[in-house]
Amino acid sequence: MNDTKNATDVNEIDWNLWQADKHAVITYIFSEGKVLLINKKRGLGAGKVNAPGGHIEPGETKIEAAVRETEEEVGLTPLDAHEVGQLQFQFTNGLKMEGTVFIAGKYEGELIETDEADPFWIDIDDMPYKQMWEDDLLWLPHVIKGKKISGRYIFDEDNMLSYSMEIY
Ligand code: 8DG
Repeated sequence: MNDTKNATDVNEIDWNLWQADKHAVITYIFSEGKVLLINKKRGLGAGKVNAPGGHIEPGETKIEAAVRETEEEVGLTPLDAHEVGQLQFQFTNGLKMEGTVFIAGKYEGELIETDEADPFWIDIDDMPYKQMWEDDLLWLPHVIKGKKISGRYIFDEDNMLSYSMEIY
């Protein structure tokens, strides 16, 4: 279907033709059994718990964006960030967003709260999925176990209507 915003089921969309109009990154830093999360203060997903992230700027690579957004939002520089997943989000309001997931195990800097994010470390066994985007529960546990993921999700605002996903 060309008008993908009317889709309520992932199977209604030809994902090979689908093109995102926004590209974002999300970076999870893991250290000593904990993961760095944020209470997101503004932008898409404000009020939710997420990991540092945001949009890729023109001329920037994905990894550059992942490092910059983490530095800007929480003051830490991930040192060994690498890509572990690709998420495609079709929102019923028309937004088409692609999110690339990075993980890192090494970082430097001092953790700070900013206008965008209130960061906190939490045990990886205590992920607050109820406060996170609905799809995170589907793929983040696999990422935590060292897998890579690829997923497509249809959202009506905060509500996930449909998804398909591969884990490898
Ligand atoms: P910027 O102006 O700083 O570039 O933008 P921002 O304010 O930081 O960007 P944003 O619109 O708030 O970006 C949304 C962030 O949320 C981006 O990092 C991608 C991420 N995100 C979604 N949906 C989902 C989701 O379902 N799960 C997870 N974990 N993250 C998501 O947009």
